[in-house]
Amino acid sequence: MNAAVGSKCDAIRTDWILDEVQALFAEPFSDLLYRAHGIHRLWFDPTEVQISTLLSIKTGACPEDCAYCPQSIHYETGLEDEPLLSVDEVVLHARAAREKGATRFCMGAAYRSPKSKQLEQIAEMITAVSDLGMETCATLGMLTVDQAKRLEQSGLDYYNHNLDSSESYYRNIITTRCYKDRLDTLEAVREAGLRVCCGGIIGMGEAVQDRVELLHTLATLPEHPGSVPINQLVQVKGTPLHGTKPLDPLEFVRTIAVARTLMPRSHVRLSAGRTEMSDEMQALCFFAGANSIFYGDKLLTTDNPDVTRDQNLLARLGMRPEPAKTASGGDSKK
Ligand code: SAM
Ligand code: DTB
Ligand code: SF4
Repeated sequence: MNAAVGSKCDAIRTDWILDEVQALFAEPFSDLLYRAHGIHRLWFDPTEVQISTLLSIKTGACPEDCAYCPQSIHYETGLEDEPLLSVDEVVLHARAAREKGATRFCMGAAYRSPKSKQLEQIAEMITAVSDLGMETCATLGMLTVDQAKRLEQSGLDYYNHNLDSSESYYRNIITTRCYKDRLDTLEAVREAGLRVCCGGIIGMGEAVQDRVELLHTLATLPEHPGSVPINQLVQVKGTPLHGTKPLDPLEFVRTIAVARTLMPRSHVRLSAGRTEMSDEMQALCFFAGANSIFYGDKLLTTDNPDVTRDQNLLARLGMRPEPAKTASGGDSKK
């Protein structure tokens, strides 16, 4: 593949072939980063970073067996379960996140899929957070089209549902639902007119070819996800993936650069795992095309860098929060 960045007139491609993605992963590091950074500059201001804050609105006791997850009922991780929070509790957290500079608030629940009563309570939360002037995102497990439509009506902007891994590696990670279930939920979310937030986890012991296949699947969905979270595995004691050989940090940066190259207009989020990353590694990820982070001292149940460390890092890099999108701006809903 040649190193040209192209222009904004070039079509956004959803017809990538596996060989092209493989070739990107095999490029010399500098060639790959040079092109990814050029593409990034074509579509985004490289000094801006989109800021989301996460809140676990229902914690633990999840029936699924995702091998990375501290919230699965199948593993002893010492996590304390918590029932669904009240609307008032969620609004308090959202207000605090807004005051610290977050523009998007992402509500996560440890469900396989939500039941109707739970969905109604969550719809109320979404309306209340949206009324604060924040973008809203939810991640609640599998959804039907009707459930996705209900969330859209309540004011939801984004739905997060990750593919997590390549289709072939998936069976090593989760047995309680299949890859097709994930793709079906993404289709339901698109059909309801919600924006898609979809990515995966790197560092679960997968091969380079699995990362190739994961990014290929993401970049050949009918539309690129508006947000693409690239998580580095957070190793939690008690989960089957605890003790996995840590990934070479440069391989993680490479994955960000390939995601940016394949999906030029998407926000690529440097997601879980930043606590274990050096400032220098994060700076390289931003250079490679990452332009979104989770901000706040906690992800869902595990630690995230504290706000002061992030503020310092962004200041040292001359970066600032991306302004909140208006209804007519950015990657708006269809
Ligand atoms: N239960 C819902 C689901 O699985 O779709 C929503 C919440 S779940 C925690 C959301 C995502 O968080 C997962 O799909 C996975 O990508 C990510 N995640 C969970 N535990 C993680 C870990 N230990 N390290 C990195 N990412 C993790
Ligand atoms: C995503 O891709 N990463 C976030 C969010 N979407 C929901 C979750 C990361 C969770 C890390 C482990 C934890 O804190 O429980
Ligand atoms: Fe449950 Fe989601 Fe964790 Fe899987 S990732 S165990 S579905 S909370």
